[in-house]
Amino acid sequence: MPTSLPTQPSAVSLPKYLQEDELTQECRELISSLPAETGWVVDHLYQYQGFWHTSRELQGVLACQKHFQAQDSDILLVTTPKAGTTWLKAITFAIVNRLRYVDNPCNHPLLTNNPHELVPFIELKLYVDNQVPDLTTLTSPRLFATHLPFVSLPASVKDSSSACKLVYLCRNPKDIFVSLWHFTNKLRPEEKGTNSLEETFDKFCRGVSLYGPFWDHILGYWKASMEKPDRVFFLKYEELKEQPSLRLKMLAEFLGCPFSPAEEANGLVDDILKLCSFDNLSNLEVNRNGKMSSGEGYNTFFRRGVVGDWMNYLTPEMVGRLDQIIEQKLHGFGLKF
Ligand code: PAP
Repeated sequence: MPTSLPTQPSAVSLPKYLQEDELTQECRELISSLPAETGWVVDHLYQYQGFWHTSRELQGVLACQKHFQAQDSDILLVTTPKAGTTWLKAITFAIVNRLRYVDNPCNHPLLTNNPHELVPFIELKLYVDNQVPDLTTLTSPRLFATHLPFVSLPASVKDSSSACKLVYLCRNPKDIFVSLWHFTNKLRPEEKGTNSLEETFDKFCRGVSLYGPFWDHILGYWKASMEKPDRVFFLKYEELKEQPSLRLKMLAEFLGCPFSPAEEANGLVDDILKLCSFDNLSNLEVNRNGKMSSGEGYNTFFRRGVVGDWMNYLTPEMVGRLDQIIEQKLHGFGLKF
């Protein structure tokens, strides 16, 4: 049974995964033994299996590790926060469900639903209350998302006998940092004020950010994609921006539903890219004014959607520091940003 943590005020305006006031006994006991740091939005981050989490999110992590049963036809979209999750959810949903809406595009669910509602996060939504959700009504292939590092995935996903597919999207860490800094400032309770760019940058560089260190997150999936390319598809936000049709077709092929020559000739690839474009999604009524059940506006997931916005925020010293970390941590793995 969840119990109340009296030291924390309830934060009803925050998404559930950021609330700190309802935790199971198991989760409370675990966090009391974990390294802690000050969080970007709420008071604490805890390091579990090498990565930083908020307390409530950790509860979701434990629950999905215990209960989530992957099916071979499942597709799991994995990102570090702010790597382009919303975009990947939209694109994958549109690819996988394209036959249903090809004749009636006006009824497409992406026109009236935020992508986060169509592809739920396992640890942040489905299991965050420590419940076991009823997933029996979902049609195959089931689409889920997670920010979990590879090491923390539920055993049924990581299992070598499992055939479920993982799509990993990453992004230049400098853009991730800027995006995350903006996003977390929007979520911070008003009385706490804005986080300074310098302080949060220092935390990011030390690996202390949601699901950080980013380098270990990226490397976990990079190695998995090298070992099992048929199960883990590794993609960069920048590649998707630069060669959208090519990457979309590669993704569809990986997912086992390649575009036919007729579909390509009919412009289906371009239609999906247009439907899922930043301009289109961010201007839809649902994404301009809609809100999550927790009260968080869907518009917080659409800011600029460009490559290289870090140039407008980071000093040359900051760029030097982060570039050096990226270079050092990823050196020898054949991965560059
Ligand atoms: P999450 O990981 O918290 O779920 P995520 O979607 O990765 O969120 O973060 C939002 C980022 O993706 C924003 O980046 P920015 O701050 O650098 O602008 C957002 O603008 C960008 N984004 C959202 N939708 C799209 C899209 N359709 N195309 C490109 N970028 C997008």
